[in-house]
Amino acid sequence: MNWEAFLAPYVQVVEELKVKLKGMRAQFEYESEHSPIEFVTGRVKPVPSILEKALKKNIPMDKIEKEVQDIAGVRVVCQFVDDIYKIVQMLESRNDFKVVEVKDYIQEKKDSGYRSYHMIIEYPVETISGEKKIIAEIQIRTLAMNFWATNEHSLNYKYDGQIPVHVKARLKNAAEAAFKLDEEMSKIKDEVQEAQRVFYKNKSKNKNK
Ligand code: 0O2
Repeated sequence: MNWEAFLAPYVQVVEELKVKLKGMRAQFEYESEHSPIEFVTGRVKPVPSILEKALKKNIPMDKIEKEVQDIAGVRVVCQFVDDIYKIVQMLESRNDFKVVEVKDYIQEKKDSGYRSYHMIIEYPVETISGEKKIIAEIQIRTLAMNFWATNEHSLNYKYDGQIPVHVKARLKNAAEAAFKLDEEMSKIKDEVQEAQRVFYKNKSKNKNK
């Protein structure tokens, strides 16, 4: 398998999606509106992780392209839970890619305590031999969900997927605390957003001076 050639369109998809999502964020800022997007990251899954996932899920090499759906992955991090659904709506109405599946791990959290909204998309990318449709995953989550998931991911790595029971229990508590934080912040969302609108307005006024 020539991995470099195989992954090239995935690299392009991640870069294009990052530009587009960051563009949305900038547009909200120009219009002095609260941006539902706090930040955007993206990565192409490293080859050993692709192979590990394929092995774990019994996916043969010729089905990797179709069945390992997060080879191209971008993450949109928001301030509030409502922002997640606003982004979902905006992404669903776009014409430059097709949403093929959604997984709402916010309404139905995973056993680990993981919460996030996943969107599997089919993204047409132009290659030198024509258009190629690439499957990519967009994860949309709040800052609090991201904090939890990043820490849990590190612990999974440290313990090679076998997090000790007492640490797992703490993580579950932490996941609930993070969710509570999101709920509490949602209650003062209007005040926070108003403050941010004033901040952006002043920032752009000073820039134009
Ligand atoms: P990485 O290192 O982020 O690439 P599954 O069979 O449930 O593991 P599936 O069916 O491919 O995964 O899809 P799913 O559930 O949408 O999960 C894909 C990605 O979501 C994971 O990729 C993680 O990024 C994230 N994720 C899902 N569950 C958890 C969780 O319990 N904790 C954390 N921290 N992240 C999670 P990878 O390949 O696992 O990891």
